[in-house]
Amino acid sequence: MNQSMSDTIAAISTAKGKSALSVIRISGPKTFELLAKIVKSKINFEKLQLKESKKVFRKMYKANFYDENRLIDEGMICLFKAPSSFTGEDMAELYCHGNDFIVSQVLESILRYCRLATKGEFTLRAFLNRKIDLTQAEAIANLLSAQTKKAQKAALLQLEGRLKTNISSILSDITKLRVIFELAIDFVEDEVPEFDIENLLKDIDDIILRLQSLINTAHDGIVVQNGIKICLAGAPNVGKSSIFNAFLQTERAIVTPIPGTTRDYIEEAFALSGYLIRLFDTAGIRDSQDTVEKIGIERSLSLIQTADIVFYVTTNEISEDINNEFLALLPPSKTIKVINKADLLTYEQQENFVKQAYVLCSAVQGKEVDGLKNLKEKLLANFNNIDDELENGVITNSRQLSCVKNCLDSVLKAKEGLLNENGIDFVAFDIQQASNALENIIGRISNDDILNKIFDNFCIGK
Ligand SMILES: Nc1nc2c(ncn2[C@@H]2O[C@H](COP(=O)(O)OP(=O)(O)OP(=O)(O)O)[C@@H](O)[C@H]2O)c(=O)[nH]1
Ligand SMILES: [Mg+2]
Repeated sequence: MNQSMSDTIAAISTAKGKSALSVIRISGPKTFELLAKIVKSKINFEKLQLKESKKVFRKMYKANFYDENRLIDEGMICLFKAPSSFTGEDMAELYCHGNDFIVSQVLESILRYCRLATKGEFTLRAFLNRKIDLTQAEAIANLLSAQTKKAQKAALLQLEGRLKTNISSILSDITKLRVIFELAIDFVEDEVPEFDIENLLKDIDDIILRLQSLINTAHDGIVVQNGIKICLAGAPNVGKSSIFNAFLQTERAIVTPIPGTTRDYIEEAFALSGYLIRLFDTAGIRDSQDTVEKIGIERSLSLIQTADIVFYVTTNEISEDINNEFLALLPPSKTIKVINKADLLTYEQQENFVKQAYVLCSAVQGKEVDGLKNLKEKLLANFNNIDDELENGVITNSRQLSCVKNCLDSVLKAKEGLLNENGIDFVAFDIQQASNALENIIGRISNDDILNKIFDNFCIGK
């Protein structure tokens, strides 16, 4: 952000290495003037500056790229006229042969007349020129890193502006209140207009509900983006590592009949029904004097705290008392009770466990039977509503979440102030704070620190 935003910038936008094509992007006021110096094509770039012929824009042209008078490559070019471009400025994309040696020469030749873009600078300019808001800029970063269909869908819907629309609509209701209270401040004390308190409270409650439901969906939105962190926990030898391997369909973790086989935790990621799952196998928890095992158990306990979901794994051999002791340690809202080695149980025993809300599981049953079927279904049932939530626009990162929470805090304060007749100035101040918090999400108010943080996650050329 130290560099000037009025400079013309250029960068290679495709990955390094041998490929069919590489793309160089240029953006800024001197784009066409610069192209006149390094490109030979049927387009007359010099004339473009004067005569803004629409005909040449957003079309592909054959072009030869030169450094001074030396031909470097033969490729194609596409031009965009401000404001109808990604950045909102004059822009060009140059398509070269995908050879780093050649592309870097074309870039070098361009950089005689402009500077190299910083990380994410094209997207930052799109934001500063109001082509996209901050949630859409974040969606582009999410799309670039999406590994699963759900993450891709969430990013595309956010890019389309679902979250922005959701936020803007709450913001417009807050603005209506803001106008009422701020106008009232301008009146002299004995002339303050009568408020319809009941109606105002109703409007405030409605905003509170909408903010709360946005906060409630945040967990799902963040999970879709970062993956669902699942921790396998339980006593030694119940088959945690076997379940871990069965999910991955490979013998990744060591499995033996000796209790205490797993010492340190292991993490592996895989996709399940379009979700990214980050599965952790942990050391079985028991009273142990072994120094190494003790450290492993401490790690298991701390992973349980940070997991989105805990699979509490047990078997018929473990007593009810021990199960209850374990379950008392685990957060009930995120714990799924799993009875493993179901293949060794009678039908009656299975029924009995199902009645106690255990999910039947067998890590050793083959693919045909799929011993994990029930467990997968139970897990995915937690995310049944995600598709609808994504359509409505959900929060997908902690920055957005903290802004919505700040907004809710201020609206709650305003409501309290109104009920306690604290004075219009105070209520107006809280409503203004609430409005600021939401404006932060979409970037109507932003500071350099936040922008640096967001755009630093991009690569150069994006
Ligand atoms: N019959 C049957 N045996 C199983 C099943 N799952 C695991 N086992 C056996 O149970 C034993 C212990 O399995 P592990 O996966 O190592 O158990 P663990 O919970 O990871 O044990 P620790 O790492 O010691 O905490 C092994 O001999 C497995 O083959 C199952 O579903 N059915
Ligand atoms: Mg193990």
